[in-house]
Amino acid sequence: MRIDVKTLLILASLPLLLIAIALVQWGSMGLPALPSATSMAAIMQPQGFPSWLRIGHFINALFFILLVRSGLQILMDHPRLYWNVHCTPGTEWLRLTPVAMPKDRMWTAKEDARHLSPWIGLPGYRHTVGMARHWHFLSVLFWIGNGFVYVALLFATDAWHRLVPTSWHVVPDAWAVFVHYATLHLPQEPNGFFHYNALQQLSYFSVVFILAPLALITGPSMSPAFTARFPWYPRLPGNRQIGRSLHFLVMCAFIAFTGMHIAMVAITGLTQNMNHIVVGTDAANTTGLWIGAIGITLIIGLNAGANLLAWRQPRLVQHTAKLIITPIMRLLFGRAVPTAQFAPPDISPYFWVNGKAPTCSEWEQLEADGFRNYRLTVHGAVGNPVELSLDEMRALGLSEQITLHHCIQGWSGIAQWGGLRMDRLMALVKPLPHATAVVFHSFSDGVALDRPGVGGRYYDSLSLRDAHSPQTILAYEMNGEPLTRHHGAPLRLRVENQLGFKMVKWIQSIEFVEDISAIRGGEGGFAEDHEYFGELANI
Ligand SMILES: Nc1nc2c(c(=O)[nH]1)N[C@H]1C(S)=C(S)[C@@H](COP(=O)(O)O)O[C@H]1N2
Ligand SMILES: [Mo]
Repeated sequence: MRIDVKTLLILASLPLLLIAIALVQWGSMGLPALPSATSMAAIMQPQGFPSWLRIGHFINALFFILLVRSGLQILMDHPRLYWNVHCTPGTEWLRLTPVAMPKDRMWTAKEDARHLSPWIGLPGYRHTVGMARHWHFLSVLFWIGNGFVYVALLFATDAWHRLVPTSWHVVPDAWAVFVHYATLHLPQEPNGFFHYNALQQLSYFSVVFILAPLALITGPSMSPAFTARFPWYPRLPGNRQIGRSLHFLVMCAFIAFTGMHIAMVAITGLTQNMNHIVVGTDAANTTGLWIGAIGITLIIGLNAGANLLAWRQPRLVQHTAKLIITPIMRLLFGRAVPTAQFAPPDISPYFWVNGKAPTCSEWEQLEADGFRNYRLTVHGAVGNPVELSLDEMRALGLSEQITLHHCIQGWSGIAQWGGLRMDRLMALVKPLPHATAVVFHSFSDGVALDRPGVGGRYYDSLSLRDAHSPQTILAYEMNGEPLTRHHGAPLRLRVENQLGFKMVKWIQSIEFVEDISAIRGGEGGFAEDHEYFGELANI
């Protein structure tokens, strides 16, 4: 584990500064006056918590916890956070793995992946980024949906008056409350059933109207389809890795808020506060506590159920996600044509490697001969099956692009790729009208982490639409040189609106098919078959 001291200081400086000022103020001038309870009661406020708000609060808690737990597991698949887009090992500001980076041997991104204890991570326990993503995306739909209903009802009723400050006076009032808390004094609290104190109001307001939108807008800065179509988007925060780091820091802020929120609920009258938010009364009885305890048990049970489903019924979770999330991703990003291009100075000094180079004698022989005898076989549902040598591919025309690679694990890197555009190849081989997908078969064996012995050759597939995309190329060059052994020699796929696992390296043959479910495990690729990845990888 390692955190960059400078970043830590910057992150900690604002809260520490505020606490220091509060201490000085208290020491020199004493505690500031708070708005009196009677003046607060005089302000007309909607009273209590309507049922939609209490239910929304519960739903929010459930999906928020699922989001955090699955998000943390996704983070641990590449347990490093950077401010730079190249992800050069050693430049991370936060490293959540004891492994610095072995210098004496190849260290792939997959080997770098960690998993969390299932008490924290969803699913945790073993390498499961595919499953964690399914839970993350399923949860986020409900979390956002619930959030929109909540905000709509807030403004459709008078409930917004409690949450939205309407006078700048809230700032000095909130500061006065803060000076009390920061110097460990408990101010006289208004009854939260009728009125929040100013700091409470400001914090709730910020969580709903600043933090939640920040979580929403930092997410898509990691989507290959979205950022390849709208290159300006990740540039808003700076780059993709800044977006990813901010997404994480927003979660930290949420957790800090939740911790303080729970502490304050407990300190300022747990029994009554629980009645407020659970049953909607201001009574002093224990009904809210009991029903609240049942609600919390339910949340824990549902979380445990999510873990169990992920481990025992991964295919069911994968297919449910495919049913619900895939159409939404297709709707949002399916037609986004990738166009993002970078300049030569942007090229990454280091480019992470994934996957295992082929060990079959066929490929080793080809490599030994400098791939002179390599022939790409293109077959299946095509009018004109072909076999092409590298020279024949070169004769069909070189296309070059400098693009950003997005690995599902979280790392990225910029490189220049040169090769044959897939649409040129398709013009040559003429896919038959009933062909729906194109499959790329590799010489190398796939690695299903934590599923030793499972496998066979790596492969993946594309829809014909993605295959036709102008930035889908069969690359034989990287940064102006022939592909190296680790990056997929002699031929690999680049498809810039998808995540890295779709980009098969060490391509042996290309097959056009009518029905992808008839190929191998039937899910569309090795990672989809064995690691339950979603087959549409544009987020
Ligand atoms: N044959 C094969 N191709 C593969 C993989 C693999 O394991 N085997 N890994 C994929 C993944 S997960 C990524 S992120 C990219 C990485 O490409 P790079 O090693 O050139 O960075 O290759 C993809 N292509
Ligand atoms: Mo990847």
